[in-house]
Amino acid sequence: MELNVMGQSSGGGCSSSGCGSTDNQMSQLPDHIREKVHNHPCYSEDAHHYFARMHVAVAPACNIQCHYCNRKYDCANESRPGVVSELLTPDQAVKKVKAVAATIPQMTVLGIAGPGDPLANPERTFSTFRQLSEQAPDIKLCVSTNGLALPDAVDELAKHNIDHVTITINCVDPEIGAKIYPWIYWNNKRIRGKKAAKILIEQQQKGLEMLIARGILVKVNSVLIPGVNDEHLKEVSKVVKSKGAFLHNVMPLIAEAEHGTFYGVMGQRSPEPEELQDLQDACAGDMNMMRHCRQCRADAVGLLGEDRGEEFTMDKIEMMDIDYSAAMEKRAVIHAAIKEELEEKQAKKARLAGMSVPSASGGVSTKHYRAVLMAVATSGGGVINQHFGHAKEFLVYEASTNGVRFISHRKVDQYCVGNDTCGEKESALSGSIRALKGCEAVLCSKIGFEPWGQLEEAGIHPNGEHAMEPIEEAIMAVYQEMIAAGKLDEAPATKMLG
Ligand code: CLF
Ligand code: SF4
Repeated sequence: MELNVMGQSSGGGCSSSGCGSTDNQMSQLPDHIREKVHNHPCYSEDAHHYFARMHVAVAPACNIQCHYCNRKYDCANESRPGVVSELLTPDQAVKKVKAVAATIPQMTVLGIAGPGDPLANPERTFSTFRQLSEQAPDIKLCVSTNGLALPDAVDELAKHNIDHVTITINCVDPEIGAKIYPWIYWNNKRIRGKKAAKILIEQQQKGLEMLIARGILVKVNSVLIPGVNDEHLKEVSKVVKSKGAFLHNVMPLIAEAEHGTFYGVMGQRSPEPEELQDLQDACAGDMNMMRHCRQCRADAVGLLGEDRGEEFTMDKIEMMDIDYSAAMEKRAVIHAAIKEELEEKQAKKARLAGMSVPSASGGVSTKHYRAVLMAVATSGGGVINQHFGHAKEFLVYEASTNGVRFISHRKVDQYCVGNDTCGEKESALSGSIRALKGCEAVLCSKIGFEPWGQLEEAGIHPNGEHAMEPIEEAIMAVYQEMIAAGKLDEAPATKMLG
């Protein structure tokens, strides 16, 4: 069995916060693993500020039914509901990938994640991978699956140098599985209930073990379904960690009646952000958690959280003249520069983790203070570089005497694009204030007078003083200012978060 890198590193450093492969963990990883994750935006939280991914929608069919999925919509394993704009043939997909890679050199990973299950469409999926591994060898290949057909596909995945596989595992107990999956299609038959769930679980576990045995990094995605598998996911985390999975990504169920899914129509609720965070924290004791997932569409393009798909429709791509050899040279130079910047930032973060908070008398404090949540507006690069009113999402971090850790992202409507006369601005601002619930400060490059006042009234302190500074450093600086100003109560160590 391959070295369980997460198990190895979970005892110390940033891993105690359980927030994905971050700076300290990265430095503890063996070189060959670090090489695999350093520029993968999903497998490394740090990398997601710099590197982009893209998905090609080549896989329409699925071999199971999940209660949170409607076939008209993207696969909920890896994407938020929303129709795929264009279903592509493998040849079209290859063209599109090369066009995107030449235009967005930061795009390092190509994933196939739907709109159905990639391994239920093996010819289309593997034809795409085969062509790309030959024609664009500088792009990492990634796939996401429900796992039913995985054991039969492992050899083929290994053959194409696919180093990253995501399996969506929502349960390891068929009783619970029967409440999530009404049926599977197996050996040319539709099988229902507990029997179906048992087969699916066995295939997922077998596939996981086979991938680990071949040294392929496995991320496990789980959809948190309140009242169905919420408590059970801690067990799932334990099981997949014990088998050597690299990362666990617990994602919130998206269930809206208008999506026409079983859960949506039946009124199954989605989890609150606090429930998600509590479960992620509970699982983090056993396993490293991904917290920066954006539940992307099956045809997403760009940094996580942004979607540039509109720039790369097939009609536009047909007009492009791509010299991929030249593009690869340019990409290599840019990747090397980003790598250097990222390593510098990680070294700084590591120093920051050892930073002490000041005491009232100016010396070093041995006291513990309560943790504080702060939101950040960023458009990438790991720095505070976005105007409050331009943000479509805020990243939420927790500062404590243990350091700074990433918690989650919160989506908002852009305040600055709203129409004043229709009250859109006002409603976007109140939406942002609601989304930032629990945060005590919001750090951005600039902010207008109007939102400033309303945020302050809501107890969220706006701060534009750290524009262009690295996120973690700026947050620690604000936290230290809060302590120095006597704004934080001392907390018993046992009550500390983080
Ligand atoms: Fe795509 Fe998934 Fe590969 Fe990433 S996404 S196939 S591992 S390249 Fe990433 Fe998107 Fe979350 Fe998926 S943010 S939904 S975890
Ligand atoms: Fe839908 Fe994906 Fe589940 Fe298939 S595996 S039913 S496409 S969510």
